[in-house]
Amino acid sequence: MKKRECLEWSEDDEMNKDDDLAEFPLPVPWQNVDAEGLDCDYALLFTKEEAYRLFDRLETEVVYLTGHEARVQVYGKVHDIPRKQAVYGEPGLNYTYSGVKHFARQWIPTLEYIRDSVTKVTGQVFNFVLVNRYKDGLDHMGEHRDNERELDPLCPIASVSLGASRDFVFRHRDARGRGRRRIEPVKLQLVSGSLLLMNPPTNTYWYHSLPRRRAVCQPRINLTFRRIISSDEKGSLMTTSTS
Ligand SMILES: O=C(O)CCC(=O)C(=O)O
Repeated sequence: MKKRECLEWSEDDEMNKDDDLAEFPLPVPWQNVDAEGLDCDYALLFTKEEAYRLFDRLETEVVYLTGHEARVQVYGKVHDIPRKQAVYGEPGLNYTYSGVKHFARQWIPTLEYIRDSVTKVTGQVFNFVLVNRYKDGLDHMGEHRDNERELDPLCPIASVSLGASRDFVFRHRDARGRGRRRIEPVKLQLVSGSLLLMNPPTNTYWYHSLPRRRAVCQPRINLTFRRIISSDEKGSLMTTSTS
């Protein structure tokens, strides 16, 4: 039987990796990732130690969805989501994901702290976060775009990762299906403490996924901060644009 290798998530290893970065203030310089219609920025937002602390706090504080809210329907069949999910944000906001409407729980201080840290380095304001917890490399997220109607199309989606490193793959919409074009996927590794900004128009043209990775035995929490346009705001935007 093939041995299942574990990529242990050890604080010592991670801290050694950080030695050469110690002289830089955080976020460690932004790296731009671009391709046709894809525009992302990647940086380390938190030190490894702080990322550990935040991960531990979220482990005790986050309340994950259960029951029908933790299931999806694919081709008429109902499945458990292959990870745990939670949604937090401003009162009254909701977000429809895979056909299921989720109402936001009220912000908790740890999520507010992370949200405000992202705002500090990006200048962007977010009113909602989707939390995904992957218990190990078997938990995953299928290919999709974050292009729901309620998202502000001008605001980047800010993805913060805590815990195990995971591969993250972008695939161009024209590289799927019949008559597909040859466009190379874009592959990243999201490490603990990192921030990935998916800037517009990335989510129009590119699907993204977090594939299964049997070698990963440690848990990971991902937070995607978003700006949702509430129905009130939509009303006033419509009034403005038509008057
Ligand atoms: O866990 C991740 O990095 C992926 C999250 C994601 O794709 C999403 O929230 O839309």
